[in-house]
Amino acid sequence: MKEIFTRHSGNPIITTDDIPGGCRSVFNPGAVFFNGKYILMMTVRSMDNLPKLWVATSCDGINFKAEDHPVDLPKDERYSKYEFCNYDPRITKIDGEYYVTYAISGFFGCRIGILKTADFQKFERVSFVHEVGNHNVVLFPEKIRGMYACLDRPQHGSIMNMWVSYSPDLIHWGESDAVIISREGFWDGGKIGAGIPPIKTPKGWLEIYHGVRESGGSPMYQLGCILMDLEDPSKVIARGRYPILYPKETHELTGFIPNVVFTAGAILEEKTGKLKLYYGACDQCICLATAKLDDIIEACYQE
Ligand code: BMA
Repeated sequence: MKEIFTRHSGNPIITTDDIPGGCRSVFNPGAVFFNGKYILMMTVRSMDNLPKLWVATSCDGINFKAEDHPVDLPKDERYSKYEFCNYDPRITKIDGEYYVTYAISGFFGCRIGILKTADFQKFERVSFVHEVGNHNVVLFPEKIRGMYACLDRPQHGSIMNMWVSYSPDLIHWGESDAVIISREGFWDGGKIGAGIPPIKTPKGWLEIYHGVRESGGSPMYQLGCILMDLEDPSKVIARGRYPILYPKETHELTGFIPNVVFTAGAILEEKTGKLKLYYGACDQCICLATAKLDDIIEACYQE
């Protein structure tokens, strides 16, 4: 299959050298175009090994300047026991407001927090999604059948697939339904999870997700694409057979965790119809690759 993504020649675009004060690694950012600027919310693993959320800003989507401190998460007595490792932020604009879903691991296991922000400086707590045992949660950019909707990834033992859930208020979630399951023997034959916020297209909701399979005794993370029905995302319209991005460059093959390309954010350039995909490589650094939206849609139909 012809490669549809063009990697930026200056990859990685963000490394540990770009984080004031230094860090162990910087990876898996959410992305949004806000007030004429490209914003990334990154995962920064500090020297003590704990990942934190960290904002960086750019005028061109390539050269980013990181803030000089991590995101100051809202302090809330009731929830502080969960705040330990914070990572994989995903940003979704809904009705003109910006929401961030992110993973929180601690003594209780992994669960997902939702934040809201008006400026990417101050963040307020909205809620937590589900109980522990859920991961890779990303909000749809608009309500579906009158409800907020998210893709999520409940874990039942070793079974980890992509689901959709609904909420009237972003607090109470339910009506969950499976969307896609892992394909035995394929590149996405192990666990799978949502990546970027779904993009509305005339063909359906486009989602770029990650799939994992064992490779030489350790997991390999690759990216693929699906189209979901606009009214009922549990109905999959098309699912590409091949990964659309897989570890290939040296920094995608070796790093903090080898053989990982993992995305949590992308920005669609409306004028050119091109998608800027931001992705973490090996939980170590941040890269950029670009593809035509139409080519990604076409890749969904390759069987
Ligand atoms: C997943 C997440 C990501 C990470 C990936 C590969 O479970 O925790 O943050 O990039 O593993 O290590």
